[in-house]
Amino acid sequence: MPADFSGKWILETSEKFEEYLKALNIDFATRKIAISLSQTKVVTQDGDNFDFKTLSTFRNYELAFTVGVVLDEYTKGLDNRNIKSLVTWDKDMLVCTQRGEKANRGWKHWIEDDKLHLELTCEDVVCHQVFKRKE
Ligand code: VL7
Repeated sequence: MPADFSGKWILETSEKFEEYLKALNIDFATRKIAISLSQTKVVTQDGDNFDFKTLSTFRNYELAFTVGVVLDEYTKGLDNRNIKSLVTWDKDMLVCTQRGEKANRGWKHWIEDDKLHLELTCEDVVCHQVFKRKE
């Protein structure tokens, strides 16, 4: 059985999120709003087909992808860049590489003790977020 990411998850802890935003050249004012937000991830999973919604009172972001298929992603409302994203499995971990202007960019998702973990990487910055299940 592959890992099951589906469900509604609420941000519980966030490390180096502002540093990550800085690496993406997000301006000061937007960073201050972004780091204060409660984020919710709504994930639906059907085999290798995923839909990730990142929701907040400020902005929302949605990404639908199939594992193993390169996708043109536009990070609308985030840093507004065009990237080529590819998500693959590494054991039970989802690993996304985001090729574009920013070096060493990507994210990883995994589940540990019924918590959803997310590592966001840009250049030399690694942000670690942990989400707990909502209801
Ligand atoms: C990760 C990080 C923030 C600019 C607004 C902040 C609004 C709520 O890539 C992401 O998720 C992946 C993995 O789960 C799936 O798409 C989004 C959160 C945003 C970049 C850049 C700050 C402006 C935060 C949308």
